[in-house]
Amino acid sequence: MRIDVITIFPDYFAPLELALLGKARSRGIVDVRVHDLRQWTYDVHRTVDDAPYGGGPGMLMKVEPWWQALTEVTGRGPVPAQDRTPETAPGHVIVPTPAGRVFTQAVAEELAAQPWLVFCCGRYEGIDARVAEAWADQELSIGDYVLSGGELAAMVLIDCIVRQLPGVLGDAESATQDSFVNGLLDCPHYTRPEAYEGQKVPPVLLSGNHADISRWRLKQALGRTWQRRPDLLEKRVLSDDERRLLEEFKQEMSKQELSGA
Ligand code: JB8
Repeated sequence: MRIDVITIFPDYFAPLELALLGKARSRGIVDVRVHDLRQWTYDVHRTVDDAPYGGGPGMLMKVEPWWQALTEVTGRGPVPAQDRTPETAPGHVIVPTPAGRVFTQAVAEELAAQPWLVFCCGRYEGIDARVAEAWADQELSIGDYVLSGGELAAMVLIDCIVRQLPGVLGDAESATQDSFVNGLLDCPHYTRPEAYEGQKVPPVLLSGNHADISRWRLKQALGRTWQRRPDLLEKRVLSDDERRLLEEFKQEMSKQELSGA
């Protein structure tokens, strides 16, 4: 996969060299190129911002540097959304913004199938709307909160998308994402020692009974999802077995409350 990033703060992308992402790059699974938007400014002050039409506080990013940058980085002109084909598409252009469609694991899976992504990172109050209108395939939000710019949002998107690419995760790491992919929160996990500061590892995990361990894990995943993210349970159909396990979880919880635990 090819990824281009356009930003006025290329240094925000230093962590792309590290850990899983760094390894994906050095293995040639992903080719990431970060571009400084100011390369496409031609005045002495290298201006990228201006005041919004209609008034109001703050500044916006000007359209011209973005247009020039996208033309050069993608090697093409803008293509109206209805005319895009795999031949004409100038990469898949993504603009992070709190006003975008909300990014989820399902969106990450869709984007991981694209051969070429281009991220446009805004600052100030955002980018002149004509940039997204002419160039963006999607505007994406990473959640209902506001960052100071699109760079950290782009890093989140890139991390999540790249770890989906074949060959990036080993078997052990692949297994860890099954939990979210199956629509439930992950169960709690423990490693040695068996007891620490009076806190014990749940005995079933030491039993060696793999059927019991699987049932316990599924029960914990269902129970946690019910407690912390009931919205996820509403979206997911439970099997009869899962329904029974969740009922057991609720009963065990109310027993613990009665006993004062
Ligand atoms: C200026 O919160 B965000 C986000 C915030 C932003 C910009 C882009 C994204 C640009 N502020 O995801």
